[in-house]
Amino acid sequence: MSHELGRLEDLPQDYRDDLIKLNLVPLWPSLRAVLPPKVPTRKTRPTFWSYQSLRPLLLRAGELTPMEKAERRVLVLANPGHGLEKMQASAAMYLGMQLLLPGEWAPSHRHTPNAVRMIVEGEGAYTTVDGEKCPMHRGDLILTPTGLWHEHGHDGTEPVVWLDVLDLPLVYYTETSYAIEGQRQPVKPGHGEQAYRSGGVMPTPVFERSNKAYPMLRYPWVDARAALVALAADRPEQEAVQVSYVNPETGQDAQNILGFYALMLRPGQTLRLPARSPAMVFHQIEGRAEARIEDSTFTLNEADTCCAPGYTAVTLRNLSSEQPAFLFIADETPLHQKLGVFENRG
Ligand code: 1HN
Repeated sequence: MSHELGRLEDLPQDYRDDLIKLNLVPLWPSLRAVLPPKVPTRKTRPTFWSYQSLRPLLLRAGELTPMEKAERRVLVLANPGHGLEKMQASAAMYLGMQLLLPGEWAPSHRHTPNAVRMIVEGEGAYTTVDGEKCPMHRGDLILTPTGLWHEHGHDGTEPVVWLDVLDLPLVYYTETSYAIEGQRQPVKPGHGEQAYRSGGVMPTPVFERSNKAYPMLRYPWVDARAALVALAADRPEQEAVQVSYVNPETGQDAQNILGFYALMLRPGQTLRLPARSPAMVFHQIEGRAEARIEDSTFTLNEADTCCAPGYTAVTLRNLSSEQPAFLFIADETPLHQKLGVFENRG
């Protein structure tokens, strides 16, 4: 069925000129490009970002560009397959390393793209999301869902760095990306991470469940890590030791577009992740691992980040035979499921 179709050059020039004048385009010369056989065309390339290499450049940005001139001081982890200027890690994911120096403040705003922060280094910074003050510690995941006010502050003494993951490329593509500037937020009492501290029980004052779309904004690493360690001990026969970051009220994905997970590789373990349609991002929280993605093999030291295109199996290997390795994963699964295009090809 996949026989050759007519080319643009096969058409007489006067006919092509007439089409252009009327904003018309013949489909058949481009049909195979937009509907390739069996496997989609992916601009997303396996790409690796070394934290050790980017860190001095990020700290230099701290000297070169004051907060007033940056608002958010970020070096974007851009996938060359998309073109660096597009600031995309994959079709739907944006990644950036953000630096906040002691005493600095990143002003309050809210916007349509969803963001999360994965804290990479430093103590003393916090982000206030919808009035909830969320302290930042290594490995914590903090949500900034669509439409919620957020600002960052830093009362500590050392630089703080975190990885931002946003669905900005998708929201921008759909022509729905915008922001509103705001005032400093008053801090309200109460922390979702305390209310939902224990799996299986949740707060129901006078039998009422929370009606918040995002009841939990901060997922402390100590809790996610403890859950992984307990899972590994409880299920020695289970190959993948993995947890998902979910909305504790609904059990659904924590955010609408991107999915977030933490994975533990046992000492010496090799784990093959199936070829699924969503692109994936890996960030090393603890230990050392190797990621094999198509023809690339990346060594992930602590705080390193890499990405894999969709429809691609990824093999992860813990490079230590003594210590577990812990990775944070972000992917496009909720988006693919909502669009009805999600596939797991094994
Ligand atoms: C944003 O709001 C933050 O609030 C970081 O820290 C990175 C990249 C694009 C658009 C908005 C932040 C962002 C962003």
